[in-house]
Amino acid sequence: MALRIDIVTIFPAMLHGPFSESIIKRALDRGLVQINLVDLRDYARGKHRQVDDAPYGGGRGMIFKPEPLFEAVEDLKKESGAAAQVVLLTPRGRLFNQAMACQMAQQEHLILLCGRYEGVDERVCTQLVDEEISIGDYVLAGGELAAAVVAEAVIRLVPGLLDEEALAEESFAGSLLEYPQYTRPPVYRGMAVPEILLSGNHAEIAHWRRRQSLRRTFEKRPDLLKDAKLTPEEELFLKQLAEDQQ
Ligand code: 6GU
Repeated sequence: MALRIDIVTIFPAMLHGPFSESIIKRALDRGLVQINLVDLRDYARGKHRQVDDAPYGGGRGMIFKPEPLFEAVEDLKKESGAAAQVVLLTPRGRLFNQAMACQMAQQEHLILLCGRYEGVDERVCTQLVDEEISIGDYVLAGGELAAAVVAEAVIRLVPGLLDEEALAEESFAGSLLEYPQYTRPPVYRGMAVPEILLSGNHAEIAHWRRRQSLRRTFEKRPDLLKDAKLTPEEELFLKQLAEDQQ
């Protein structure tokens, strides 16, 4: 069954671009996912269709009111009839990662709520939302671009879209950074492609690539190494890298 992703926002037009190109478009065209951009204002009441209000207790900015968000989510859940995972995109959420993308790709129905302004009424966070997610330690004006990031990470994992072997390889490489890649020409402005890649020796190439991944991860993202599944030989290689540094 196709994955349904509803994105609730006051700026649906911000998300037209990312979903009309490339891999997401392919997934949509092939019926593997269904993306529904929901205008929060459609669920706002009154002449002014107000979605936000001043914070109780005073302070700067405006807060999303609870009623439109509750009613939107209830409506969307009723529409799909499937168990939905409700996610609020907010800089105070849990840091998004590949494991979370994999978990979300298994769902039937995702509802992504884009926060804006100074925040969202806390009753939404505690009673309506299953999980608060942030895409990094910086502040965006709203959750829309974060929702696009999460949606793309999830959609490319939906079964039937990408080459299964490529995904399996990605998963095997685990948390390590990518090894360097080259294509023709073999020498460009005096810069040569590493000899081993032209050797045709697939076992040696695989070994070289794995070591390049380990070296890069050690240098740029040593924090990722704690989650890596390594052979004793690879552990030794890392130990040597650490010793060479001293
Ligand atoms: Cl999900 N929202 C906003 N407003 N800023 C962010 C974010 C989300 N993730 C990182 N920064």
